[in-house]
Amino acid sequence: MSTTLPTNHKELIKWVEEWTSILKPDAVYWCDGSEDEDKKMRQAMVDSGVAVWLNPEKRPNSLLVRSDPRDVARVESRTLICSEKQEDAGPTNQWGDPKETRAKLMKLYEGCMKGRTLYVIPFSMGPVGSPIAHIGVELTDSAYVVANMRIMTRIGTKVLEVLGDDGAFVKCVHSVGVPLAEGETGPAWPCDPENTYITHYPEAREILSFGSGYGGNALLGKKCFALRIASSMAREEGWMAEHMLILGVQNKKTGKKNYVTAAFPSACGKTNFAMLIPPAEMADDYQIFTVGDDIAWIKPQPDGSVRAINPEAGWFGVAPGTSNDTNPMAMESCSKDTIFTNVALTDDGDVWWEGMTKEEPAHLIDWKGNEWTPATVDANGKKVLSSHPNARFTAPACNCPTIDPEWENPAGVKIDAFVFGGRRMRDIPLVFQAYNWQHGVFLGATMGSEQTAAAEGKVGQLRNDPMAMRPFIGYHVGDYLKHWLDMGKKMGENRPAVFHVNWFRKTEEGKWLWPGFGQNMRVLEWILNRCNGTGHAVETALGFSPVKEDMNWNGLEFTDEDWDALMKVGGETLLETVKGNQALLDSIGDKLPKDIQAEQDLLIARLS
Ligand code: SAT
Ligand code: MN
Repeated sequence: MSTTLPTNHKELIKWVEEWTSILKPDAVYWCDGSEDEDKKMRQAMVDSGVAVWLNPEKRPNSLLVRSDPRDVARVESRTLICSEKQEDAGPTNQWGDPKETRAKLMKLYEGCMKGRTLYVIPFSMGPVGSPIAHIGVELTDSAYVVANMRIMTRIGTKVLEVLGDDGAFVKCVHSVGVPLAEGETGPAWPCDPENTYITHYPEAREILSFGSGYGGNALLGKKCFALRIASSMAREEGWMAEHMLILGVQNKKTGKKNYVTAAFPSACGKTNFAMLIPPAEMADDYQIFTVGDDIAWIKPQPDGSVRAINPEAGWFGVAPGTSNDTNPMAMESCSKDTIFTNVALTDDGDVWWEGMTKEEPAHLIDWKGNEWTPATVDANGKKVLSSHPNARFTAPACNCPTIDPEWENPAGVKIDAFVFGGRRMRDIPLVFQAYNWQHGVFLGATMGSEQTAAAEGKVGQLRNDPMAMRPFIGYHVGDYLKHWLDMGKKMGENRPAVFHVNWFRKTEEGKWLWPGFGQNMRVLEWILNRCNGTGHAVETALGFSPVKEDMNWNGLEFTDEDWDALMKVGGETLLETVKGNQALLDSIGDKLPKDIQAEQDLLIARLS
């Protein structure tokens, strides 16, 4: 640990000093981002008992971490937007008075790092030095956070170099909230669930987080910065921070490459879509390249094009359900250099989770550290899961075989289409294109998913999730929709075309109508044909849709009857569903843009 500081940035140095005097750590360490430092962080986690090394022959340089069972997910009820004015947080956020919330947090922060090291993590969201990227600095007392931030973002000295002596940075403070008395080591996964807060100050571009070590609460570059604070910055500065994957589609015959971003609510297969493998019959024609699986920063360029970067550098993916069948590219991504959290440990020192293989291993150590067999049941006789349903892998994006060669291009990639999706068992066809930008914004605003058994709420009930951003819009949702409309004007003729997809439509009998997964390539092909001016469509009450002949059926048997059922528009239930949008639009209040209400009225008129 050096005593000379790695920066001359006066404001940054002063900020770190001020926080050091509040947090009172035993030591302050500025992260350089080196491999050697990473080794030390990982070893420190093992030494503290929170992590174990996995078998280096099976998973080189990989760790298994078990969290406190009370600290396994984002805590939306303790997530606050502390804008100066309450009305700026809007109806989708919980507002906190900035003065009061800060005062409450300052009390918690006072001396909370006693006995611990304060790590200073300079990080870049986006390729270091990219004109689309932005810099943050996170203060944390968690080696787990340092090791995860090193995978998920770009950290260290190279970031300080770009920041220079006076560059702007987002201020991020995080503590697990458990000080140590002299000689005490404390729990392996320290956390303070009763006092957990994740608070955002959009005007000050600041994040204060306390009490949780879980990804979305503690890796402050991710949802806190790259979506909540960034969405507010983007509104001010004329760009977009969206909860979207980015993928490239290369036509192998012509060499042409198009890029698409897509927003799906959770449990719709977003990571799988980002790493799609075309079916064998289309493999000679197309190759998919992955740029991002979660977040896109999208900026209109002076030349009129619209370009996007993935602000992250890794995947923070849900492990359960991921397998060589559902997503071989994600499996390959976490074959080495990965941090697994809350999955099970096999007898040969590897990891396992529900859905990884058809057959369950005969014996495991489960995510809570207990002996596990397929017969293990709880006190009520219910089968015990070996892994937490929100167990995660943190894997470097560069491990992904389909990573796009352009993924670190500081200029980003040129975007041709925005795709919205949802999980809708009825009414909503496989794919359609918005008539125009305004209609596309309406589609995003009213998108949503039917509840699966896994989520809270009634199964089948529609949960609206505008642009899949409901928990992540850092300001008023009405202003957010207005910003989308304004961006359409700003982007002009070159703005991406907007599409809506639904992989989840079922027959009356409950049978899936669409095979999904790799077969979604056929839908993507039609989308790109539309963008490239070669795709045919017919006008329906919902938008422009393909007829059966407009799709590529090479290698897939699909009956006319199933196609008609898959694409059907109309009927009583659709009108009812659409009318249900009104409650959502009403909940936005006075700030609902008139143009969005107009789209709702037009849709009702078309369907009536
Ligand atoms: O932890 S994240 O917010 O990145 C993922 C999630 O919980 O949705
Ligand atoms: Mn996400």
